[in-house]
Amino acid sequence: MSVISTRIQGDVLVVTADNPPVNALGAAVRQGLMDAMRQAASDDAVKAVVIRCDGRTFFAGADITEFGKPPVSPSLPEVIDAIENCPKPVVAAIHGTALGGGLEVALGCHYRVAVPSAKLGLPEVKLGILPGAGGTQRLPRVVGVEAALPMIVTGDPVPAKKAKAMGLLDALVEDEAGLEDAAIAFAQDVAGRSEHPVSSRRSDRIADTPPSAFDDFRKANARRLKGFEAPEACIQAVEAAVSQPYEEGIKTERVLFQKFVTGTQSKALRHVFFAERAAQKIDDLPKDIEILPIRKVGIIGAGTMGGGIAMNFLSAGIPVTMVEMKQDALDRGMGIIRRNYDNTAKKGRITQQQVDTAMSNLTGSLDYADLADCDLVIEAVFELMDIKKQVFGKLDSIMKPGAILATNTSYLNVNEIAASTGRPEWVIGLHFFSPANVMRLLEIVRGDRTAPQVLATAMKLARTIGKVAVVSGVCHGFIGNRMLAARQKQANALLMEGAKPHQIDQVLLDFGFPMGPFQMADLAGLDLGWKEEESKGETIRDVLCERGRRGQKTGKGFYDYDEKRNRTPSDEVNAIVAGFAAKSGKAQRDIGDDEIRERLLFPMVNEGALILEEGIAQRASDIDMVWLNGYGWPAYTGGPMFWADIVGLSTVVAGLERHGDAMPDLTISSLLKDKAAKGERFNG
Ligand code: 3H9
Repeated sequence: MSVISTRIQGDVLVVTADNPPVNALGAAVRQGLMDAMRQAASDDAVKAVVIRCDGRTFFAGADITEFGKPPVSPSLPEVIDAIENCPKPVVAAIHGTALGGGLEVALGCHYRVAVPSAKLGLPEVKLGILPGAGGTQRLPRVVGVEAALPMIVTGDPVPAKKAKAMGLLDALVEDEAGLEDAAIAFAQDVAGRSEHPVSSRRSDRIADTPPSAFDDFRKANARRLKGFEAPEACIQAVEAAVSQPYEEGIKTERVLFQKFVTGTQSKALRHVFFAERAAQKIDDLPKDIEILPIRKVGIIGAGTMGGGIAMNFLSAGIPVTMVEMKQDALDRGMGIIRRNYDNTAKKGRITQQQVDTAMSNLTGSLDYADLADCDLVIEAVFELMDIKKQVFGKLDSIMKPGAILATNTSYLNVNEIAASTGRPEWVIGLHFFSPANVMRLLEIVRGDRTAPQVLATAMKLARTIGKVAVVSGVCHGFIGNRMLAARQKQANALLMEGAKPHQIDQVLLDFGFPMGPFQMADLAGLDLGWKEEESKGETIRDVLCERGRRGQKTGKGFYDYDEKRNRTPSDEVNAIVAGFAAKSGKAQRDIGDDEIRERLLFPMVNEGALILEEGIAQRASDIDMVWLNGYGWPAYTGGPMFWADIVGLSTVVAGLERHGDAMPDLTISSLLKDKAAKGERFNG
């Protein structure tokens, strides 16, 4: 069957695309649209045209899988020009999402109608590119610069109602089932008009754009866009829409698009797009596996973690029972949840009604027995194996058969925890990241005996609560913290060898991380897990804590802080570290940024390779997902494994060997060595 079909209803040519799953504008779709436009122009019986899509969505954009391949004619800009130049009015009938090239097609149409649930956007920037089929020139002409800039530069879509208010839509069709008929009626209605709006020829909406609009926007969004190259190109393209005639502006857009589509950041961000989808797939699970219903969730522990976890389910409309040992701890935990919701409502991100609904779904209890009817229980108690075992023993005796028992442990052996129950098949690790209601990552730890439907249910649930889930096997620290430990070890070693905390942090900031390890330690508190009465002054941390340098909260840690929490390097810390180095017989030296970067990041890649080699992660791109969504690895480098591919695996191996003396107990992964020798990559 053809991906584009046409039929004539009355005097309207209805052009329908059917290219599952998302009606991407691949070569066959483009050709079909071109043919349909020819048909519309040449058939005198046709007075107007409707372009619509079957399936779950209007065109979701250009076919990303075609990027990097030789272009196939007709190009999308040619198709859209043909739509715009059609002598009969063309109406786009939009449902689902009109994204990227899909919205550009709609902008080429003379009119746009949509159902209220539709979303419209130009998300190209998230793929490291800019709209390349006229979007940067037509959208501002239709909605004005003020509305167009955020859409193009952040890539966030707008809901249909807002799109209607900004002039992007001509009509909303309330009856979703009636979209096609309504669009045909709309087309018949406008067919008789003598003139139709043509996006590229409009100038009214951009006529008096203040010249400062662009720099103001740059300034307001500088932090959010730091490190990414495409947003600035998007701004320049929209600037061209205002400062140049359409024909020139479109040339500017095309030059920028060609430059960016072949750039490294775009490759990396496309990798991220597909990696996020790949992570959802578990290779050895049957496709038709049973997904268990999760109607009620139990959480043990009402601390920061337990509360954050609870909010995920409450926000998704799933009732939660939260159990604590003492009433005051429970009250505190429930109070924090309410405050978090209230603050979100104050910022206008949710309604008071949503707050009330979420809170009405939350029950507090001091009794494990109240968890008996939960379909899933997650423990977020103290990170000690004995305590976890006790909790799981109790849960085993209370929970109904068929309930999933999950641990939020960040390091501990999930198999050992599972073995403390009589139902290890029902035990799984759900490792949330703090703040658990905000961070997108969820490591799903598959124990040796975890049942396939338990795993599949956890994956589905992750999607329901908006997490990016990555499956990990059992090992100390799983994927994320195990690689973090490899980095931390080097950060500590570099410190002893003479690198300063601010220098080490700065190398990571320059790389694109939001924070370095010593800033992070100061933020978390150096006394986390440290006990004054047991301190023997044997480690740098001991001494820092003993001297009251416990992090930001005490005004000093690895750094000194002013009252606004601005940090400055500390001579006292440097002297303490130098003292430890001298005691261990290590001469301190000046260490260059390149060495620091290599010593911090190459061992992480190596640890990732070991994780792959041991089958802890399913695929290299899953490791990238962990670091991008849980640890602030900059998205525009694609994640540690993709970044290693770009740097070159032989360069990574050579670097590890070069620094071998400083990292005596690091074993280079044989997978990494093998791939480097063969000139292979981790990702494809
Ligand atoms: C562009 O348009 C450039 C132009 O300006 C200029 C050109 C000259 N292409 O996300 P899902 C696949 S750039 C190819 O799980 P959902 C996806 O990989 C494009 N494939 O579904 C997945 O495959 P699989 C601008 C695509 O319902 C399957 O479809 N547009 C594309 O959760 C289902 O996807 C965008 O950036 C594509 N464009 O979400 C929009 N899109 O099943 C990108 C999806 O094998 N797409 N696939 O894993 C999306 O944001 C979401 O897919 C969407 C549906 C919201 C549409």
